[in-house]
Amino acid sequence: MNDYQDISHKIKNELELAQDILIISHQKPDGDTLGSNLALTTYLINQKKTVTSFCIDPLPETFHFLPNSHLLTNDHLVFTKQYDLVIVVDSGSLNYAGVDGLLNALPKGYTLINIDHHASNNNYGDISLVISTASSCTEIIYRLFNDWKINWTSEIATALICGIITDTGGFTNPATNYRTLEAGASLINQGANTYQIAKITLFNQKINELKLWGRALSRLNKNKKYDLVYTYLLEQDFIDCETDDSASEGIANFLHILKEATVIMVIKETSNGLIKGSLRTTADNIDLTKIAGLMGGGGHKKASGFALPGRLSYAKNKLRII
Ligand SMILES: [Mn+2]
Repeated sequence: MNDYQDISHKIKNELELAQDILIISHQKPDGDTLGSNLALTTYLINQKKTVTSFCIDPLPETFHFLPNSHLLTNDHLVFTKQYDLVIVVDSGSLNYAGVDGLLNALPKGYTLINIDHHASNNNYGDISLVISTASSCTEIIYRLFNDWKINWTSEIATALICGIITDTGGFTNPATNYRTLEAGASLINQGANTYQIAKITLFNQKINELKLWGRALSRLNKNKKYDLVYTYLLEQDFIDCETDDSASEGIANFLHILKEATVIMVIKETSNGLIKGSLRTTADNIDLTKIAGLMGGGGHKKASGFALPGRLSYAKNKLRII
């Protein structure tokens, strides 16, 4: 990333020149895309800019504590207005963000900026800042803010550390590096409350969600040939446990505690007829984006996923997609 300084300057210039700015988080928003969006939103409001903060899906209740979270809208009408600048955060593609169609309808004349850490990012946009070694998109935005010597507030620090904590599982996953910890230390110094945010975002499981996890854990299976440990969840499991799709999202990350696997895969049926797979590894010589890519997916080298139409069938110790 030797042109980082150049891109950082370009983004700063664009932000200074723009008045009306649209910031977009990816669909099914997580702490990183929301933290990135609302840190930028809060910073730009402080700079007296007019900011529209958008996500195609509604804000999950967990993230109501984020600064300016009440400004986040999923109203498609925001795409009928004119903006000087559109910034997409934490999204490998516009399709992943869920806004490719909506952006086509937006009045032209805006500059599109793409800030992301997904290795599969296709560098869309007029200005693209993709750092795949960053633990999170918020870590990249921290780096920009730090270089620009912004006026820090505890709100901005809170939004950024939320993304770092959620994307690294509390500073523990393999994407966590010295820059992540530097950012964390500095953000705590600026007033972010790490323990409170970890409690709200990571230690928040409900009983029925853990019952669902129990089903997944009871079906752990090892494929010796690929040194792969996998498990699965059927649509009926979600119905029985009275939970939705989102309840299973932390299982793959949780399975990092497992000693006996190089690759972890959690595969589940969704209510809209898809099979979704989450892949994880801690091995340096495995690029999971290649495996997920074979099935039309993407993500990071050590954490990726895919979605296919189909149903699961488990018989004679074998899991099949039918
Ligand atoms: Mn992220």
